[in-house]
Amino acid sequence: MDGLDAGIAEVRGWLAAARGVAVLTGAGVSAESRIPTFRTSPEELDGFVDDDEDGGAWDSMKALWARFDPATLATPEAYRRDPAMVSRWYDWRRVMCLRAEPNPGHLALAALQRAVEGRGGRFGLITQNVDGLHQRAGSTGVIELHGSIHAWRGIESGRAAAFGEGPIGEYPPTVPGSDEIARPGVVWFGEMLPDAAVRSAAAVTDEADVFLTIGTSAEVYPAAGFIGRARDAGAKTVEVNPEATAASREVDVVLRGAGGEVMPKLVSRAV
Ligand code: BJW
Repeated sequence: MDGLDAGIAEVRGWLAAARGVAVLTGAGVSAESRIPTFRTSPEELDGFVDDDEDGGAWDSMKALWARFDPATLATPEAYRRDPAMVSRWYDWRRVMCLRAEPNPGHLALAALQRAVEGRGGRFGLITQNVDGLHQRAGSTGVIELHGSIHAWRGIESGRAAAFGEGPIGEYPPTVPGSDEIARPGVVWFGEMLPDAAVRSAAAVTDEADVFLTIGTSAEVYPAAGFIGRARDAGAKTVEVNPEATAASREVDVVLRGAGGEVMPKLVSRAV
């Protein structure tokens, strides 16, 4: 048995005995669904984004991801400065998320929820992702700390703006039936996280006997703070990630591998 298998066996034992399980996910969970993370390098982008789609018309969006630190696009200031460019970038990502499929990591988390809740335990899935793939994999009650790329709203009124499955095509888009500019319903740097989501995340963290952090660099707060909060409350903490992160040294067990490979092993015939 190698180190990874031994770690998986140990964590399976914890999950089987746990009454409360909480999970924090980040962009890495969706990497195997071909959605780039915030750290995917320009050279790697070709493996993620299909060049042929949209007849290459959206190549400029890919170039944008390659040239800029995406964090500089994920701010209210960037939207105010250039709403046409930033909304186009978000719409490109929105359509990419709609076309993506949940991967074995997402599916394993939905199975883990069914197993834990099926035996009367408590399960909470806290995600920083805005792509909606956990819900499409069958997870319920997902706590979206950073909002959703599918829920656009008016920048003044907050009125919901629903768009179809193809590109919106008008940038910046307006709330249908009005001339108010719409923005994606995500949380940008410097913005407050939704109150209810933060409260729910704190509650499931405090009730957890086992806390898994999967596919996040653990560098963005307050989300990353839930890992330390879980440990301080006495939970066993586990990281699933192919790379070392800011959390690696503070968790009890590190499972060094991709979410889509490790999670199915952790959950199969689990728990
Ligand atoms: C795999 C894999 C595979 C690859 N399998 N893994 C405390 C200290 C310092 C600063 C702050 C603090 N508290 C707040 C701040 C400020 C700021 C912050 O955190 N800054 C840091 C950069 C230092 N936080 C905020 O501004 C937050 N708001 C806030 O705190 O409000 C109160 C306040 C207001 C005003 C002033 C001060 C306080 C808001 C944060 C919003 C983050 N928004 C974004 C964009 C969302 C919209 C969009 O999608 O465009 O959220 S930024 C981006 O980062 C996105 C992500 O959800 C988030 C986290 O990234 P994540 O998920 O970890 O992804 P990556 O790419 O970083 O990592 C991927 C990982 O996957 C890697 O580790 C890979 O190895 C791994 N991986 N393949 C498993 N197959």
